[in-house]
Amino acid sequence: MIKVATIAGSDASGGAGLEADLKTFEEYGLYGMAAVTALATMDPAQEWAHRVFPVSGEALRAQLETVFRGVGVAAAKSGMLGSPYAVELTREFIASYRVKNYVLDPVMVCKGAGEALNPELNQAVADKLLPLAEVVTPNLFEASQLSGLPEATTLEAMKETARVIAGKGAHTVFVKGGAKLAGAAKAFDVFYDGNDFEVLEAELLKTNWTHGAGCTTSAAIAAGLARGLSVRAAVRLAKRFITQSLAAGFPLNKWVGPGNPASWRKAY
Ligand code: PXL
Repeated sequence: MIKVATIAGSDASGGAGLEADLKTFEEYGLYGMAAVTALATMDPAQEWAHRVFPVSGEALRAQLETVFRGVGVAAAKSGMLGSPYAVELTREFIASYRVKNYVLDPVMVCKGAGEALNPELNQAVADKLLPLAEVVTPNLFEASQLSGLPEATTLEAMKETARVIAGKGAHTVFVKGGAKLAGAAKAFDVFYDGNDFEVLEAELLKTNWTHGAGCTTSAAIAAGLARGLSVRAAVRLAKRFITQSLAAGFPLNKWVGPGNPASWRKAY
């Protein structure tokens, strides 16, 4: 059995965070593990306002020991970290266990939660984790934060942010969210391997049920790497996986709806 781990927050509503990651790993036929960094909750009495409760450094370290020392992984991803010590512990374990297939999802904001959770934390992610990442998977907002460039409004600008982020140490960069560009006819994303750009595209889905899309995408890339795919192949397959998942999205309530990673099976 191939093992893969996520270092991420729990989304109590089940659509994003480590819940999305574990569902995705399952679809790839892998054994998934999780080190929980924080608990994210959404308040139905407050228009689904998010709260984040970080897990203690002691508890996170103990989980990382379980996963990396106690078992070992073919690949890992990180998502919401939620505290400076979670960034540092992630760096320590990814570096000391020489996890080559490390996917950094630089989660800075949850959909609907508004602004960047914490600019200093984002800087720590850039400084400590980008250089370890085989792939970093920012959306347009996160790519702007990591690159220091304005948020991209064109494909060319997405490429430029990818180039700048690669210059900060990530091996490869996958800038997502081109579906949001004005007048976009397709759901574009940009992959940059340090030399060449590839624009990936899929049909543009008209849906509000996209909760957890970023988590699912980075988990799918980690899963592809764990299965031995090249980064480029893992990214291409992840793009198909998330498109399929979003095509099967559904509402949880009046505020939010996730994709459905299980739609990949097409068995029902
Ligand atoms: O989608 C970003 C995200 C990541 N991780 C956790 C979340 C969310 C958004 O709600 O709750 C745990």
